[in-house]
Amino acid sequence: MDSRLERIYEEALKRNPTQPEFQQAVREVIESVEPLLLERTDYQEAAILERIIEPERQIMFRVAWQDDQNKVRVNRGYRIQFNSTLGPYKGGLRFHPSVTLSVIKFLGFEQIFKNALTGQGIGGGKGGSDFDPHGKTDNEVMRFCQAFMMELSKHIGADIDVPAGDIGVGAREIGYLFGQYKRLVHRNEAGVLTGKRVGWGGSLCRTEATGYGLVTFTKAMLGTRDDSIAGKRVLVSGAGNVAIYAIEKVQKEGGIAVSISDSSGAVYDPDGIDVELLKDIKEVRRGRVSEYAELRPNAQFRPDAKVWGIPADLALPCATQNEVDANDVREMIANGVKLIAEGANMPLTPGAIEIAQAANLLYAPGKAANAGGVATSALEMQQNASLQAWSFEAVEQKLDEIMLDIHSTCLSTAQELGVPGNYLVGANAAGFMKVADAMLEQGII
Ligand code: NDP
Ligand code: 2IT
Repeated sequence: MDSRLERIYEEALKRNPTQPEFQQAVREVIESVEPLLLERTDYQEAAILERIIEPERQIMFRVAWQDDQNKVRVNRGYRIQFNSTLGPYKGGLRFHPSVTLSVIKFLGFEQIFKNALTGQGIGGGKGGSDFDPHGKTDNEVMRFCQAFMMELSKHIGADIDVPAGDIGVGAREIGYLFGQYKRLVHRNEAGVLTGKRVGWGGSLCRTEATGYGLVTFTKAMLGTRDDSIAGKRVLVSGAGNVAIYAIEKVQKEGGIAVSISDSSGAVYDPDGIDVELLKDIKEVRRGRVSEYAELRPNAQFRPDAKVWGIPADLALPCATQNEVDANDVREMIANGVKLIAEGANMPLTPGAIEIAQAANLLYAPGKAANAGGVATSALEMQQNASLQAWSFEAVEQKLDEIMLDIHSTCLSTAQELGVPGNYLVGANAAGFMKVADAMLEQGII
């Protein structure tokens, strides 16, 4: 890394100690936009990099709530309002015991560039809590969401900051959060949250959007090598919102998704994942992937295992950060994988990315490949603002257009920067320039 950039990065390390995920995300962006940063003296003079890595506002708060035994529980809540250059802060809420300030900051940082790539006029933010929804009753989840919103409501609004779902936050949680927000502010402000259920402000195709968008992006990547998804065997990790609808769309495209996983282990189903059964287990019963394996004739469940050792053509990591390391990628390559597209945020470690790129795999980072979710959230905001409800087909068509636009922006930017086919550099540089140019125009703030 150039010495000036190294100094800025060292300063960020000092200012954000013990935040490994955030440091990882910052380093990846700096490294991939290095030539741009060195060439653009206007960015240097305006301290764009120094400003873009410093959140505009960081909110941390206590969430006290009572469980079903009336025991008082205490969790920590977060909302990082990272960058509002392009529009209101926008990004999901994650409820998972692994949530820390570092995790929420890396997610908020990534969100800035992802949201810029969608072309939708949304800034970057992220929030969440170390609350663990697993094993909690609906009433406990409701009480937690109400307590969480008690504080969060002071900081959000349809024109200020618009949260949505992420790990552990789906339509059930968004419902409880929205109900409490409405009660607190005494008005119906539909655009304050996205991922709402259809019928009270939600958009058709938002549930499907991240997984469907990921597969549209994957199809475009394969298209650059005159290839397609039809007939391909596809590894998917995770078993939540993104994984389920990625699998559904792979099947619509004629591919065969052969795996799922969760924090208890991995399932290999050589006959192809039965997506309706998976939806029933995960969306309705909130069960584990081992229950899926028990109900399928040839499926195998391996406790504490990853899916990456299974022979396949394509890999779509859809669970969580750093779930794919360098050895996993080596194993994938040995087993025939030709493409990795990130459904999760930052699922590949830096070492994993290096191996994938050195082997000339098609590799796309999450901020491009999984942008369909937040893009469709922005379409939900548009519907809310205009009191409209578009058809599934209309939303899906816009989603496809946005994903293909992001795909071609990544490729054209990579080409201009002299690294043709490098989606990582293309996505980071295109997203960065869009925000940086607008920051220059908005002055030193
Ligand atoms: P869900 O909560 O619906 O599903 C998450 C899945 O990943 C579950 O199967 C979960 O298993 C597994 N998982 C989560 N954390 C861990 C962990 N620490 N170790 C092992 N497995 C884990 O979340 P989503 O599907 O919404 O999110 C998945 C990924 O996609 C995340 O990285 C998220 O940031 C990203 N994303 C989500 C978008 C959205 O619109 N929802 C948009 C763009 C990206 P278990 O239940 O056992 O914890
Ligand atoms: O990581 C993400 O882009 C999301 N979790 C979706 C955010 C959103 O506002 O829809």
